Amino acid sequence: MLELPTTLPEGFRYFPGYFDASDQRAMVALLRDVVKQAPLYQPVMPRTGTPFSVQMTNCGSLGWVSDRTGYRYQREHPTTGAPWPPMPEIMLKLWEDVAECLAPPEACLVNFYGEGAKMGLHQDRDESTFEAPVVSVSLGDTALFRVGQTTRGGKTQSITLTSGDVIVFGGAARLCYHGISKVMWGSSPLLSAGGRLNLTLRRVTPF
Ligand code: MD3
Ligand code: FE
Repeated sequence: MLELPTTLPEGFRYFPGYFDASDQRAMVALLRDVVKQAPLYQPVMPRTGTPFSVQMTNCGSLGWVSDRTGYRYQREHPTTGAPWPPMPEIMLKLWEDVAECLAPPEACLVNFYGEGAKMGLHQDRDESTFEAPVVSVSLGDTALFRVGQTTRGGKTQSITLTSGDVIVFGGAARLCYHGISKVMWGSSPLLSAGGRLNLTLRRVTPF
């Protein structure tokens, strides 16, 4: 594990290249199966209905959704009404390895970045507990990840996330502002049609 000079709160961990090329291909195959059962859809912002540029789906017992009425976790896919597919074993194993959390993850949000997609600075605070970390896996095209402090307008730094990288936000870093400022389209051969997938493993309810 590499220690970067960082101005971030305690609880941030970076594991560059955690998954090798063969693991990454296996994960893409598992995710192709997930999206067959729970298709990617385009969420919209609460109230305004402005579409996200990122497409989403989930696996696990709960999934994060956004629509005109708000952000929440729910048991069903918003368009098919079906339960989310189970979380693949490799993701549960990753959590056990890096999360330092006694309880298993309940949700895995899958974000797909097509050409031009990005995600503005935000906090993840729709969970009923912030005791557990959020564990993120990057697959496919390289992205510029921006992370700040726990208050808006704090000092930010950029980290280049490449395919196979894992980052963990626990402790005081759990409520840091963060976003994806850009994706270098075509930088990775992993996804045949291009783009970037990000998986975030989350605990939603207290344990
Ligand atoms: C820091 N996803 O799904 S992953 C998200 O790459 C999200 O798709 C981005 O932000 C992506 O909410 C960034 C890194 C990440 C994820 C969750 C965090 C960083 C985090 C939660 C708290 C603090
Ligand atoms: Fe987030």
